[in-house]
Amino acid sequence: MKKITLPYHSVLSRPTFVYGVATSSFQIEGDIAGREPCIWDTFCEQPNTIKDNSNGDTACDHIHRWQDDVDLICELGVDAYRFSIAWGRVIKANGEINHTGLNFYIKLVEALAKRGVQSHVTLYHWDLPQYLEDKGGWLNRETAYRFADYAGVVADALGSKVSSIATLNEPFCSAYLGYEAGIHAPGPQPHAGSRRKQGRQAAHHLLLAHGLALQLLRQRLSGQNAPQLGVVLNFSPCHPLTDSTADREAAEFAHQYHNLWYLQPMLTGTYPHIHNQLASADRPSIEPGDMDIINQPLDFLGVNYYTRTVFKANEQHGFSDVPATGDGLTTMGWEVYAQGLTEILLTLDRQFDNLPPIYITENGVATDDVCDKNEVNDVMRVDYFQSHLLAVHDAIEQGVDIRGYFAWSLMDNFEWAEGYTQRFGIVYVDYATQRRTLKNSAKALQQLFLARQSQHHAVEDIC
Ligand code: GCO
Repeated sequence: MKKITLPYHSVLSRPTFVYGVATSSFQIEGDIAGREPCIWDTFCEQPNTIKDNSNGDTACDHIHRWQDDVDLICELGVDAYRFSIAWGRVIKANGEINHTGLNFYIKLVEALAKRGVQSHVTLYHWDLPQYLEDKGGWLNRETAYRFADYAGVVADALGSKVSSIATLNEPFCSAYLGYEAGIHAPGPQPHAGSRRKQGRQAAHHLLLAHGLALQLLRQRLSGQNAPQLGVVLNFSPCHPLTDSTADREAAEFAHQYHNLWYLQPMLTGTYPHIHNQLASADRPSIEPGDMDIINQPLDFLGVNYYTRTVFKANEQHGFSDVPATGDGLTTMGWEVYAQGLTEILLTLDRQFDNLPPIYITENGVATDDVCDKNEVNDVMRVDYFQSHLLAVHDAIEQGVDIRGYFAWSLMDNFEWAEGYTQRFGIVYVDYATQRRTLKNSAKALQQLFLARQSQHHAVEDIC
């Protein structure tokens, strides 16, 4: 079996560097009876939205199997588990707290803590309650205020028990894929302006939600047991297809539009300057004071990285992405491009002098896994983790402050518009039986994590 090895004396080998695995609520939980319906339940019911016509009704049945899943997490030897809370499991349509739902997360966090595993919580991983969508969802400014209320409830219940709280996961996907590209929930809305306008407006309200929630979390959670407060964003280096000026401009536009649109307002209180190049009908409505609310100090930035993106000029939209070709693509059709992780980390580090410490909060690959006699030999995934961990090491060597790495994902799960056709897990899930099987990548990571722990203990014993 292939191993993952780290450079000797690398920061990545130190016990202070946090290793974990990640999941999200809608992708694994199931049990829709225990929560309010969300926009993804509705989206899955519409024809031609999900590749295999599936939904999140059962997913990995994690709500019923969470104790076994905690055992699995602990068995891997991780320091931390990153998961998200389903808003509609915690706040009912009438605004009351759903205590059964909230208790689920409290029990989960306590069970992890008992076994020495940190909890890293994300408040919003795309599953907006349908009752808020019915009032306009992220196109309605009010949703940002409801998000802050929800954040307050989680802060009171879990704030002192978790290591970090991220407001949003990848608002790019909620805004751009949801409203502009239309391949994620809820899809573009009739009578709400151009797709670009909808995407930009949703993005603005998500940013506002982030700022309002962060202000409130900061007020409520201070002192010794306060968790680190931040956000999780996705990044992909944007490369031009050719060296032509038009393609280079397209790639730069895409970089600002996809990578900087969220981080820059958070860190500086301003949108990237392509904001001014948008037609005025496509720009978001911004109220006085919004940019100051969005511009809150962050304790950490979560970086999700999968691949790079190549762009070419497109007269209508300014830019369009060019699908990857060639050998060695993942089953998502994505190129394996580890140096892109180092590149984007350096780009951000050089651009923002107030960039907070970074956690790689998602990194992983979908492959064609076959479970044969309890073995899944996912060599491509082992190689992927190996090359991307080295890319993190390179970024650290070049001065970027990176504190941890979370593999996406703990287990195979509902991959949004791809349904269950894509397997990102390090643990294989047989959906018919819900049986979990450690893939060889899980075993390779486990060896790495456990060796690091025993080394640490050996040093402690000597001291
Ligand atoms: C994300 C997504 C995950 C996906 C993963 C693979 O945050 O990007 O949250 O939910 O499963 O990115 O596409």
